Amino acid sequence: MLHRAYIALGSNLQNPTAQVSKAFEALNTLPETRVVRTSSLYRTAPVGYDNQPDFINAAAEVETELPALDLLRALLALEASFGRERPFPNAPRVLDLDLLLYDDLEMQTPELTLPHPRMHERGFVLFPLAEIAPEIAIPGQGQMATLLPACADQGVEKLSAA
Ligand code: PH2
Ligand code: MG
Ligand code: MG
Repeated sequence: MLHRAYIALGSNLQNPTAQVSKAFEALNTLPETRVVRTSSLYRTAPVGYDNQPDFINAAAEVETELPALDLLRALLALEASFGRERPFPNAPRVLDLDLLLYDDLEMQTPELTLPHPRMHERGFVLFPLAEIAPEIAIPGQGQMATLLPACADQGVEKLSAA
């Protein structure tokens, strides 16, 4: 069965713009997965741990035959292949790939929570996502158009089209 998933991309190390652009292409090489839309790139102020460089963030829509957990594990493997290290929570990174939404699935397990638990309050996730899925609803949180205004002052700047 074909599933629709949304992925958040983020980088703030080692030429973040190039990392995110390369990651769009790499997503298309995942098994049984096809990228159908990609957002522009956004320059965003760090959230959670301030003492680090600005991020480049973006979002992608994929169609996939992979079950949600397999997709998550493929994303983590891709991060690792880009040289991702995890010294502490919210540390600067070469590439972060977060599974935001998978169909309208809601689940909470130690390995995977869907929708992504903090996505609805993060401008660096919502602005890129709104560009490719303006009408989307986040299960349990509401419509994009309702959530977006609260994120207006988070320091998210759209760069020229990717
Ligand atoms: N990711 C985080 C924590 N803070 N801030 C920005 N601007 N962009 C991110 O991708 C980001 C963050 C945890 O993954
Ligand atoms: Mg993240
Ligand atoms: Mg992550």
